Amino acid sequence: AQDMQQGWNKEAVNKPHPGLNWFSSAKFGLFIHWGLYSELGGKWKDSSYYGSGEWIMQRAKAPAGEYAKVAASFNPTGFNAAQWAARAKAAGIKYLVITAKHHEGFSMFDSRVTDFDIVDATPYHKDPMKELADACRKEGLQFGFYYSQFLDWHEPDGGGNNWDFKNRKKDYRQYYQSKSIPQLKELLNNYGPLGIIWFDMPGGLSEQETKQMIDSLKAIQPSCLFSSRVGHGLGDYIDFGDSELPPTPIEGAWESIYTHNDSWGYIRHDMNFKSPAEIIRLLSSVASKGGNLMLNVGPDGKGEWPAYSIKYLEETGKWLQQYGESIYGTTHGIIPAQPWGVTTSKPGKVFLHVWQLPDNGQLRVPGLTARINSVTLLGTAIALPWKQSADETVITLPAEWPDKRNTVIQVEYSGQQPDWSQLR
Ligand code: H79
Repeated sequence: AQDMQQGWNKEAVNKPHPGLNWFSSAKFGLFIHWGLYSELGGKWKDSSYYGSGEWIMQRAKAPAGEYAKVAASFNPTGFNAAQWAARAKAAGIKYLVITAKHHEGFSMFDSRVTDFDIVDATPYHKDPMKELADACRKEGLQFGFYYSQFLDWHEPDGGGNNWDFKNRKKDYRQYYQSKSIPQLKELLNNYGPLGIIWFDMPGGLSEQETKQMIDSLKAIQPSCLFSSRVGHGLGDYIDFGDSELPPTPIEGAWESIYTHNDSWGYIRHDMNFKSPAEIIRLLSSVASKGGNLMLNVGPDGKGEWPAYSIKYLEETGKWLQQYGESIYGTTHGIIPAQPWGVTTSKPGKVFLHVWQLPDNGQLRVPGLTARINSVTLLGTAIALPWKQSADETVITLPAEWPDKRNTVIQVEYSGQQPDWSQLR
């Protein structure tokens, strides 16, 4: 539709920012989509929907008044902030971003701007965001809010709802002034220091107006990062499209976001969860290109996480306990992606993430021309024999392979080593 033509915004100012210190070494974030759509779980009346559960109101063309009634049965008695934060921590996650308001227009926090919020409109009557913000900080995690600043299918003057509010004017400044900006200020004022405001789907404002909005918000918390979908290239770091990974390493701060199954919001009939091996390899792939992975979980209307999300994140965390050194604080791999896997780097070190074992037990690594000092299985004292020649290094792998999903070999070197782009 007309409203959405501005689409993604993958540009960012790429200026120094205090928040980029934690962001750049964090590498692994947790996205949580939670709203009224979580109570619906992909079902509206007699129809079931697959994928993008958070879009169900739009896909079912539900009238705003009728959709709003879902709030009366939204009672997440299973929500447990300490447990959510502890799960994230144990999974090796460093930051958490949760939907404060998605396109459906419902506020998952206590807002004075509207009664269409979790405290006023549901039998729960409490603010889960306050508890979650505190629990995350207790665990040492950065905490942030997703906020859909333009689309709002509940408000006649918000963006996007053209199946219900047909006659609204095409000037969205009123919406920004009366809801988005006041709510963003509430989030920045009432929930302690935020790591990120994760804007989505820009629209309706000029570059000048977007700058003004950003300035008025940055005045409250200067060290909070704004995602690139704030629009007009004015974000602090780059977000690629949903479930999109750049083909080659990218300089600067950026993030790729992925669903765990095939939806952001909870879908009761979606069991297509990425396995621990897939998550671990995805995380390594994103890190090998220099970015952060923010993986999504969609809790249900009771506040319970899907069992597979709990289990698979826990297993990912165990892998990170052993191999985290090859992920956190790394930069993109100096060796380009190989048939056997990917690489990440630290000064004087390259980490070989091996997913595919060569039949003959000989791992071929092209382009390592610096002086190699040691080759070990990461997290162990086990040294591996290697033979370095002008165009490749051949490493002899042990007969016993620790982890078929991804075992990391650490190569320590000294002296000059060309980067991947010079190796092409
Ligand atoms: O919150 C998640 C998405 O709901 C949101 N961004 C992530 C983080 C998002 N907003 N807009 N879009 C994604 C792009 C819109 C895609 C659409 Fe469709 C294609 C809208 C209609 C067709 C996918 C399929 C969503 C509904 C049907």
